[in-house]
Amino acid sequence: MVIGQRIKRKEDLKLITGSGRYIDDIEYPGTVHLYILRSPIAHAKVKKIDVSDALRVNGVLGVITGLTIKFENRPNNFPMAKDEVLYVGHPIAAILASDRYTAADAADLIQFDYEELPAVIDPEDALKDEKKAVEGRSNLVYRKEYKSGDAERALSSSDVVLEEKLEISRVYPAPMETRGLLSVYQEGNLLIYSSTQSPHYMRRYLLSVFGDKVSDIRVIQADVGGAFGAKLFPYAEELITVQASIMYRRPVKWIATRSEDIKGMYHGRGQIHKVKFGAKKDGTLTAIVDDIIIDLGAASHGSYLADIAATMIVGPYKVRDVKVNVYGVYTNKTPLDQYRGAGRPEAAFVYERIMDILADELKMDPIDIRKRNLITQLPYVNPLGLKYDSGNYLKLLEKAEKAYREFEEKARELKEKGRRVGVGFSFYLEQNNFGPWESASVRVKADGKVQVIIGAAPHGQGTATGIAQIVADELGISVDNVEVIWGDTALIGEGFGTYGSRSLTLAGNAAVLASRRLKDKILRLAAQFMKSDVQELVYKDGKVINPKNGKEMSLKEVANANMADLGGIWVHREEPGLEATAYFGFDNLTYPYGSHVVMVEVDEEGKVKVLDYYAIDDIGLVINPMLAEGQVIGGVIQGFGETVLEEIVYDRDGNLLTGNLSDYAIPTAVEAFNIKWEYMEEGKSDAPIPAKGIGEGATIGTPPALIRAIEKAVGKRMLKLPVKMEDII
Ligand code: MCN
Repeated sequence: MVIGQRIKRKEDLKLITGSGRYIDDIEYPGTVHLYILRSPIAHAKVKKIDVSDALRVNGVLGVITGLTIKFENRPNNFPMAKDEVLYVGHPIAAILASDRYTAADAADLIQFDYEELPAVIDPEDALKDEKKAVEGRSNLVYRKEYKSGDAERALSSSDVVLEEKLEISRVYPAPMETRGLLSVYQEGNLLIYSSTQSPHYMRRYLLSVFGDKVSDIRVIQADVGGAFGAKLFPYAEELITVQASIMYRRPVKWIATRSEDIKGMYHGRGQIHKVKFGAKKDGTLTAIVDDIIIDLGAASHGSYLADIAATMIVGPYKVRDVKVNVYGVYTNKTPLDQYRGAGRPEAAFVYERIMDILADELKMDPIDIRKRNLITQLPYVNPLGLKYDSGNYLKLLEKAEKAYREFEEKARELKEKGRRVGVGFSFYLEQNNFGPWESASVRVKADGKVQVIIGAAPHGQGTATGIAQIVADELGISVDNVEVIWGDTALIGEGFGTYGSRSLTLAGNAAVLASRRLKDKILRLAAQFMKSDVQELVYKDGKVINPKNGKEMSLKEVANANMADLGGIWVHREEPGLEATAYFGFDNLTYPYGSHVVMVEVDEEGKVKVLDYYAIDDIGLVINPMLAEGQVIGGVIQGFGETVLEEIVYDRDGNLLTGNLSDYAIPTAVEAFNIKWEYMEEGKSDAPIPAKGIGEGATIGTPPALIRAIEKAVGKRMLKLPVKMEDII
């Protein structure tokens, strides 16, 4: 059995030996480069875009302006400003030239005349609707109410009622590789190389836009240098690049510079929660009333993130009287979309702040108040209809409590020595395996090795290794003889991709089902070659065995017998292909859970140093603890960034003040710290591989634990992410 073992990532050799091929490494003869001129102003009427000087530059092939495409949940002027610019960074013109520097220089010659309009920046101002972010439209573009029980009445009979405004700032997903696309127009077909999380999804949406202009579109995912949720949904630049390659019948490459990426990549988070909550004297949470304002920027697409936060607002706690109002507003900012965790970190920030604030008000121990409210019977349908599936929340909480008590003891000793230290704790609920399904094909090659093709599209997680472990065990072969490939729409018919911590579970289970079908097929074929009855044969450890006469055939022998006799006639009855495809999905999302404990020290400058960190998760069956741990470590460090460093800041006029990586701080090796991770395997699903996802959990559990630790070190209530140095001193 290799499931459960810490096997090294099969994907890494190529990457660490410099053989990775990211978009910018892919060269196509005759490629021209696209540069996008972007709006320097947050909101304006377009008066004139004069490209005549740019067109005269040697090496410039053409300039595209005013391209608009009707696209769900995007306002007019998508993907390019035609009559109105809506945010700093909004594409205005695309310049096509022999190289990117010529294209960028020519962009400087484009005359862009505009009439400035008032910019809507603050989401609470946007809600007042006095100034419009998109001319002629209400700023309130999304509104939803979630309700269960009678929250107002429950509040009025509570012993304590509190009200806070909690803010989660906008962040930039900051992958190491910026976005990019190479679109090759070939004889009526398109070949796309993309830094995407979902080649199949990209193919589907490109077909919906350009399907009448080309006969087919093949999308290949190049190696991807990180995505974090932000390379899933369509982007303006992708449509512009493809349009350019069709118009000019050339391979067109577009690669974002870092400062373009910060303006152009969908920002994450951006929620305000005005939350009112009540409790009894013994700490029982009685009601939550939450008004969520989500700062959608210049497109309403991201509103689903507030729905996720709303329906998860009770987290792992038993409260039943709940009311959540969601207000999605347009602002003159970069459009908003998912960032690792996508709505669940926002919810956890709220329910865990509620727990800590109540503990302080009621002078209770933070663990005791959580225990009092924790759901103990699973499955459990939460008041807003989500079905939490399996696990033992209390058992996990008690394991984390041990770490908490130890950290508290250490902190007490350090505080006695005059150091400003604090300990924080969080318990969180994750929701993952967003579907609907995923695909996998398993085939035996002539060398007897097995190839697995998945519709998921990993990009750094190591999922291919996890799936190889699953298939190796199912087929009883060495993991070295299983190769997992993905990321090409020509390899497998349909798929969804990698997002929502789903790939291992959904593609892994699809691969198990496909492997089982393949084994049946292998037995049927071997029966012919071994001149046996199929019922007499057994499949074991990569071999077909006839226990009656001791004869056996290896996978390699079956594969070769199957392909022998080139030029002969077909004498076999069984269809030859040693390949099977299967699809797998759940009829409910899965709900892993976990807990984080952290001890920090703050210095007189307001810097936060993590002294100790403990995390525990229950994701059902852990396929490869090293890969899962890697996800936790990366997620904790990202959560640290979100809690103390990262914030997208606009000024009152909508100028982006954090437009490069000197002004927008992300954690580096200098800020990183050791993390101890443990796991529990009680929350299994009923799938053949009873695993749940781990790709996002740590980004949910980290901010509430960390902000609490800082709050305890500083002795001041903290209500906003990130906590800035000036909030600490
Ligand atoms: N795993 C395991 N046992 C389980 C579940 C998972 O051993 N029970 C392992 C898998 O084999 C895989 C990893 O953990 O190596 C994550 O698997 P999974 O939880 O299925 O998540 P996905 O592969 O679907 O990854 C998506 C998730 C998301 S949604 C974001 S955002 C994110 C993340 O992964 N973006 C990342 N992690 C990232 N890591 C990197 N390096 N880069 C990103 O852009």
